[in-house]
Amino acid sequence: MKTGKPANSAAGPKAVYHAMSKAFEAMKLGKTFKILGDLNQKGGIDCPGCAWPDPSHRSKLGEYCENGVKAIAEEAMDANADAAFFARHSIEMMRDQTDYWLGHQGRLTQPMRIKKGEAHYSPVSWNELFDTIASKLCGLASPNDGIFYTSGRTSNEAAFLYQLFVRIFGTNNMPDCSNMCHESSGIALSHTLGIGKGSVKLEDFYQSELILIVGQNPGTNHPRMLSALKKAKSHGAKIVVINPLKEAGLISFEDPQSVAGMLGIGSSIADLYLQIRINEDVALFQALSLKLLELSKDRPNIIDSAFINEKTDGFQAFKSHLETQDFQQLIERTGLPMDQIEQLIQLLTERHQIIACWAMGLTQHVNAVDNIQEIVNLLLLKGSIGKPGAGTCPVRGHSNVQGDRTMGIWERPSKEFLDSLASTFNFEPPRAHGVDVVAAIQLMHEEPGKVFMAMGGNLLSAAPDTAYTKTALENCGMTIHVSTKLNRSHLYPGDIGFILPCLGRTDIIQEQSGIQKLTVENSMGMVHSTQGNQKPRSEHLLSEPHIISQIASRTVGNKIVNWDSLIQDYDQIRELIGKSVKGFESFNEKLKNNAVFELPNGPRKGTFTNDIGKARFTVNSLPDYHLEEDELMMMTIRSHDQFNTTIYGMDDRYRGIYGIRMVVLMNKSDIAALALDLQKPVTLYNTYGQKTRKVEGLTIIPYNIPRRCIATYFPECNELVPLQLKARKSNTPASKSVKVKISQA
Ligand SMILES: Nc1nc2c(c(=O)[nH]1)N[C@H]1C(S)=C(S)[C@@H](COP(=O)(O)OP(=O)(O)OC[C@H]3O[C@@H](n4cnc5c(=O)[nH]c(N)nc54)[C@H](O)[C@@H]3O)O[C@H]1N2
Ligand SMILES: Nc1nc2c(c(=O)[nH]1)N[C@H]1C(S)=C(S)[C@@H](COP(=O)(O)OP(=O)(O)OC[C@H]3O[C@@H](n4cnc5c(=O)[nH]c(N)nc54)[C@H](O)[C@@H]3O)O[C@H]1N2
Ligand SMILES: [Mo]
Repeated sequence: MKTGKPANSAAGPKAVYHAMSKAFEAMKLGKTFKILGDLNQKGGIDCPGCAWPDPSHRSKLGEYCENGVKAIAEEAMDANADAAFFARHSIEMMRDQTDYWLGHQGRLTQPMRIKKGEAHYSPVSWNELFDTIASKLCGLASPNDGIFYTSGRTSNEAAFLYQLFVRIFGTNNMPDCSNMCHESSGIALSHTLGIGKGSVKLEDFYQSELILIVGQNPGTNHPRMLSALKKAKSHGAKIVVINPLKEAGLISFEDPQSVAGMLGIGSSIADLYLQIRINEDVALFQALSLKLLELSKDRPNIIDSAFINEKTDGFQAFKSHLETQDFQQLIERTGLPMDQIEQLIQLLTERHQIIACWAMGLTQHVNAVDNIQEIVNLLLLKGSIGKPGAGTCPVRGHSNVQGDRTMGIWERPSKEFLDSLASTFNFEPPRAHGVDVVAAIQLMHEEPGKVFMAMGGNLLSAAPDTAYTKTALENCGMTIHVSTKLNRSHLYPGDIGFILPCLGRTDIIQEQSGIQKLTVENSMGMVHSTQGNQKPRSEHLLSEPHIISQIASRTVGNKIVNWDSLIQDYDQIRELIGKSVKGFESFNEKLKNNAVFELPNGPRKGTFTNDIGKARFTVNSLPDYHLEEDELMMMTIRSHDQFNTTIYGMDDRYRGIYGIRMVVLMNKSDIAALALDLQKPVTLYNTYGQKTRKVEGLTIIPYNIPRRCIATYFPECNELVPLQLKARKSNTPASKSVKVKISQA
C-alpha cells in the first residue's frame, strides 16, 4: 500500500499510459488495436463502459477514454476461465479470493453446472442446461416464484426478448441494476416532468451558460464527459461542482486529444467547487431557490415568471413552503462557506440556460427522490427546461441501462406498455407489479425454492447487506447466471446453479442469416448499433438473445412468439420492437448507414408528459437524520480502477491511493478527535434494526472530506448497508448515507 497527494487534474499522458498498459497486459497487440480502432466509431463497438453519448463527429485518433480501454481489456482479455479452471478451483477456494482475482481468471467459455453439496462446477451441454431450466420453470407453483434480474449491459434486442419471455411466462418480477442506480431519478423526473430520462442532448452543453455537476465523478466514471465540459467552457459556460470530495477530473482536464493535454497542461473545469456535507443537497437547493425568490422581488427577471405561469403547477405551495425555511440554517447544514453560496447565487441570477448533471451522489440516499425534485424546482424557477442549453442530465451508468428500461425491463411497467405488448402479441401480460432488487432479495431469503435468473451483473456484490444476500441466493431452488466473466454471485448457487457463458460487446455474433448487429440507447436517448469484431474464443458461446430464445421456446413454447425463427436474423427482433415500443417504428430503416436516431422526449421540447401535462413544483421536507456523538456518515464510492463490482486494479490514482481497497477516507480533525492510530486497522460497524453489521481490517487515510463524513469503496463495504435502508418511493439502497461507528483494537 502507498498513499500520495490526490491529483488536481485528470486524463493526459498518464491516463494514456495506464490505459495502454492494462490493455497490453491483458491482450495481444493486434487484437488491442483492432478493437480500439472500432470502439465508439459509427457502426463499430459501443463501449461496454458508461452510457455517455458519442459526439456527432468521432475522433479517428480514438473516441474512448482510459476506463473504456480498461473495460475492453476486462472483456476481451486473452485468458479463459474454462472447464479445466473450474476443475482446479472449488467454489470454497474461490470464495476466499478477491474480486480482482476472480475477474482476472479470464472469460467464461463453457456452460457449467453445480449441484448442492458439490465442490466444483462441471461442464454441461447447452441442451441439457436449457431442458433443466425449462422444466424447473414449468414446475413452479406460480410464475411469481421466478425472479429475472437484468444488468445494464444487455442490448435492446436481448432486453426486449427477455421481458417478453418473462411476461408470457407470467410475471413482472424483473428487478434490475437501475433499482440500485438511477431509479430515484426516474421516479422524480416522471412525476415532475413526465419522462424518467434526462432532457438534454450533447449539443445543449455547448449552448449552456451554467452547468451544475452534483454528486458525480466524471473523471473516473464518465471521462468523455470532460471533453464536453471543456468545450462547453470554451463556449462560455460556467461550471459549478457540488461534491463532498475534490475530484481531480472536476478540477482540471488534460485533454488527450490535444497537444497541450498530452504535455500535461490541463484546462480548468470547475469555476466554483462546493465541498458539501454528505446528503445536504436538499438544504442547499432549497436555500438557493429561497434566495432567488427573495431577490426576484426587486429584480423580477431573475426567475422566469412567464414559464412558471404557463408551463408549471404547484408554484404557490412550493413558494409558501420555502418561505417557512430559514436561509441561514439551511446553509449551516451544508457546511459551506457563505462567500461560495453568494458566488453561486450570483451565477444563478445572471444566467438563464442552466443544465444540472447528477449521478449516484444524489440517487442513493433515503431522500434521493427529494434531492432530484429540488434540482427540478430550481430549474423550473429559472425556466431552464425545454429550451436549448438547459435541462436535466442524470448521467447514466451502464452502457445500455437506459435502453433496457425503454425495452420494458421494469418491475412496474406502465399500463400503456403492457397494453401495447398485449395487442402486438395477442396475449394477456401480468398486470400486478413485480419485485425490485430489495424486495427480490427479501423474497428469496424468506421463501426458499425460488428460481433466480440474472441476465448479466453480479447481484451479490452489487446489493446491500452482503451476508443476507448470500443466504438469499443460496436459498434458491435454482440460480442461473448469463455472464461473460466469473464473479462472486456464481459462488453462492442455489440447489442447482448454472453459469451460461455469453458473447460480449467485442465478439462477432454469427447466426443463420449471417453476422448480427445489436443496438443500445445512450444516456441522452440516442439509439445506435453496436457490432463486435472478435472471433468467439469458444464454440460454446452464445449471444444473449440466442440464450433467451432457447429458454423461452422450451418454457412457453413457440405459439405466441416463434423464438426459434426470430434468432436467425435479429432484424426480425427489431421488427417486433418497432411494433410494440414507441419511437422504434421502422427500426431497421432508421439504422441504415449506421445512423443514430433520437427517441421521443417531451420535456426536451418543453412539453410535459406527466398526468397533468404541466411541470410540477414539489414540496420536499429536509432530511431529518441525526448523527450521534460517535457516529459518522459513510458514502460508498467507486475507485478509479473498477467498473462496479469488477475490479480492474488496486489503485485509485486520482485520490493518491495505491495497492489497497480496504480504506476509510476521513477528515484529519475527526481522526484526532477520535484518537485513532493511523498505523492500526479499524472496524466500521452499525446496528440498524437490532442487527450488528461490521467490516474489519480497514486502513484510515486522512483526506480532504467534510467533518463527520467518511468514504469507503463499493463493494467492500456493502456489508454495512442494511437492506431496509432505502430511498422513499424508489427503493434504491441508500448506499451513500449509512451511519457507522468506528473502533480500533
Ligand atoms: N470507470 C467506471 N465507470 C463507471 C462505473 C464504474 O464503476 N467505473 N460505474 C457506472 C455506473 S453503473 C454508474 S451508476 C456511474 C456512477 O458514477 P458516479 O455517480 O460518479 O459514481 P460514484 O463513485 O458512486 O460517485 C458518486 C460521487 O458522488 C459524490 N457524493 C456522494 N454522496 C454525495 C452527496 O450526498 N451529495 C453530493 N453532492 N455528492 C455526493 C461522491 O463524492 C462521488 O464523487 O458510473 C458508471 N461508469
Ligand atoms: N454500496 C454500493 N452499492 C452499489 C453502488 C454503490 O455506489 N454503492 N452502485 C450501484 C449501481 S449504480 C449499480 S448499476 C449496481 C451494479 O450492479 P450489476 O450491474 O449487477 O453489477 P456489475 O458489477 O456491473 O456486473 C458485472 C458482471 O456482469 C457480467 N457481464 C459483463 N458484461 C456482460 C455482458 O455483456 N453480458 C452479460 N450477460 N454479462 C456481462 C460479468 O459477469 C460481470 O462480472 O451496483 C449498485 N451497488
Ligand atoms: Mo449504476
